[in-house]
Amino acid sequence: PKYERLLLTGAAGMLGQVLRPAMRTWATHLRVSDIEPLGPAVGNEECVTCDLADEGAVRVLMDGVDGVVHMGGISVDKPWRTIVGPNIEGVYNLYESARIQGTKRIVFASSNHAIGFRKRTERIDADDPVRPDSLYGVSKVFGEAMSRFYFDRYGIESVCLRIGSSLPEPKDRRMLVTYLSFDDLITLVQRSLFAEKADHTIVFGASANRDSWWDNSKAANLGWTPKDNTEPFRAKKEAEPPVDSTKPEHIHQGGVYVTFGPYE
Ligand code: NAI
Ligand code: 15L
Repeated sequence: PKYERLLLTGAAGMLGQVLRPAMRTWATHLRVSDIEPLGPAVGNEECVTCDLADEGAVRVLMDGVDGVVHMGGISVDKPWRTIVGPNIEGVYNLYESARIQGTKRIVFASSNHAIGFRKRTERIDADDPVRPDSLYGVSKVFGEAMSRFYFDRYGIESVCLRIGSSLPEPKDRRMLVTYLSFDDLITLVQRSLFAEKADHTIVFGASANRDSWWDNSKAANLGWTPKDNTEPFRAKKEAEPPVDSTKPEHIHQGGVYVTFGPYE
């Protein structure tokens, strides 16, 4: 597909700021959106402040949009009442607007926390059953289900990115496995938008790290090959004090998320 108008949600967030300059070159118009300030429009950008939980506002936000990179929402575990607006209502508002609008493809920022209660001894692919590790993880499973339904029922293509840990550098030993470099994130999003055929694809977003819990063979249609890896960070991380490997947060792929809550 070629895009006339791409939308980037969550453009004020960490990954939105990484993707925004690259995305300017991928479409005639780039609409960037967040609930937080976006700064001035650059080049071919249009800036739209919008609460994803506001159905009418999302309808307007999606006007004329043929492709979406959906990074917006609550990005860590929180009480349910905080998550439900952006991550549940917001995802419905986005997909329903896409249907009305005729949007062709959506790249949805899912998360490894959709499967975070998997043990680190397991190696899984996109067809293995989900095991959310938190209410946040449950909200990402919801987004994956919404995108699956809108493909099966209406033919709107989606690529769900089960992002590992995308940040400037790995913060702990777990992230030696889950780290996704910003450069690899950009190529993953690019392939997700431009691969000939997306249908409904789930892809694990990690760089070419030495160790992996995730098999991306079911996402071969994307033609994505990560280039970076965590070897440059290994010595420093492995020199840190050892962790108690019998604790739930060290047994499971989702790490400390398996320990969050209850909130009420
Ligand atoms: P972030 O928290 O920096 O960015 C999320 C953005 O969404 C923020 O700018 C926030 O203002 C916006 N947002 C929150 N509620 C909103 C609402 N009601 N309406 C409109 N915008 C709203 O998070 P980050 O790290 O940039 O992540 C981007 C996406 O990727 C998130 O969906 C996150 O769940 C997902 N992800 C990120 C990972 C990472 O390692 N950075 C790992 C796995 C998933
Ligand atoms: C996520 O989903 C979060 O957005 C991010 O803040 C990290 O905690 C990441 O997962 C991770 O699992 O390391």
